[in-house]
Amino acid sequence: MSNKLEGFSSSASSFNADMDFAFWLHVWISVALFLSVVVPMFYFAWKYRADKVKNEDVGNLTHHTGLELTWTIVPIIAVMIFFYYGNTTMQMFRTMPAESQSIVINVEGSKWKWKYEYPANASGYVHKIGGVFKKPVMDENGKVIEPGTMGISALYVPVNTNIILKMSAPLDDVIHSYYIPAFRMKEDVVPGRTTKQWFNANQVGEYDVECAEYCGTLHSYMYSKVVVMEKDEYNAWFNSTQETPKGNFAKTGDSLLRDNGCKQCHAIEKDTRLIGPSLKTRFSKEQVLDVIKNGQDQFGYPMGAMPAGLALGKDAEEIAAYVAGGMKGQQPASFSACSSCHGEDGKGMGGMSPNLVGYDATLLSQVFKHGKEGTIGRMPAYPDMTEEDISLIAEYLDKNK
Ligand code: HEC
Ligand code: HEC
Ligand SMILES: [Cu+2]
Repeated sequence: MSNKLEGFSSSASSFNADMDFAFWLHVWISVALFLSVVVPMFYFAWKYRADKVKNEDVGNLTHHTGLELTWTIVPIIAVMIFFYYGNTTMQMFRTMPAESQSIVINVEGSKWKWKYEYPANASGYVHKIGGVFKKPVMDENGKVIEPGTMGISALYVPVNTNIILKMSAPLDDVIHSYYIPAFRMKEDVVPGRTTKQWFNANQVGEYDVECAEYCGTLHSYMYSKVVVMEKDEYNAWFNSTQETPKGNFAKTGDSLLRDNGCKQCHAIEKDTRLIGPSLKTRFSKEQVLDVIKNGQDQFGYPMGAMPAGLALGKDAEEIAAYVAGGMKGQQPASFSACSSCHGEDGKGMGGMSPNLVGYDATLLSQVFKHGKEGTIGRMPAYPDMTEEDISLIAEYLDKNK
């Protein structure tokens, strides 16, 4: 990735010529207006500087019809030109082509990733792509050791085709803005609303997409790409079940955690805290103590709610240390207060209650379905997670303990 936005100085979409013309027209008229005020100002300041003018030399001009007409008519014309070109370019952006003659793609922007959902193809398959941008890893001198990747966060479109983007953000998210500098196109993406923007790309290539509305700590990594392809190439991919035109991205526990943005809140490899708890270990002692003290009722396990106050004082401390330590070593006798529901081994008795030792698929699907509000913060729900993805993640987290 270069520092320059890809395609910025190209004419990659049908908007570019008009948009650039309107832009430069505004710039040059503004420059002319600026000079018409500032140049005479300096000239007169110099010409009538104090040591050259005696008070009695100053004439008293009450009005000058020619000048007054000029400074009224010229700005009116300038403003009318601004309005004309501003309005026609805006109309161009805001007049959507007919949906029947376009490809309509749903775009979702959320903290901090872009996702794309295509219409069903000939065999009924729906392409869903997108995910988070992976940060480049840099050493302390700012040298890139491992380049970042776009993951699979790219919007694939055919050349010379009207594309309509229907964009939204989840209700509990914030405002983003979908910006393709190379296409001169930008539109807000607002929770609970559908905004539309269209474009017609006329040059095959790859172009940067950015979020142009400050949306939180990782806003600057809310990147994606538009990949403009030849029509045949696009259609061949679209009618296939290949994840992307560049092939399938083998899903792994690790890539799922990356593409779903888990890694933005959870440390996985090392036991450090980001926004959420590290998924290297199951619980901290404080978390277990909190649940023992206050009980918990969020997940809807067959056992129902966990009542508060099942252990007190020293017993609670002892249990919490044991559970947080991964239930290794000698089991304290007081754990009998827990084993009736969580099992002797703490593994939840086959899904009746949460596994306290590891992240199994049952636990993850409860967490994805309901999210979790705890002492640490709020874990968002992921209602669309598939069973296959859940078991890959569970396996990965279990192996990684
Ligand atoms: C009556 C059955 C029952 C007993 C006894 C019980 N638990 Fe629970 N526990 C549950 C259930 C059910 C949940 C899930 C609650 C929910 O839906 O949020 C739970 C949740 C938890 C959680 C939070 C799990 C998570 O993923 O957030 C911890 C920690 C926990 N129990 C520890 C204990 C400890 C320690 C004891 C012994 C002092 C204990 N439990 C005794 C039924 C029980
Ligand atoms: C916006 C930040 C955020 C994102 C994104 C996020 N989490 Fe969490 N997660 C949290 C927080 C905060 C908690 C702790 C809630 C608590 O117990 O206080 C948590 C808790 C959890 C837990 C423990 C639940 C329990 O039973 O104690 C698991 C497992 C988990 N997250 C997995 C994931 C996975 C997998 C993803 C990606 C699919 C993910 N999280 C995405 C913030 C996040
Ligand atoms: Cu954003």
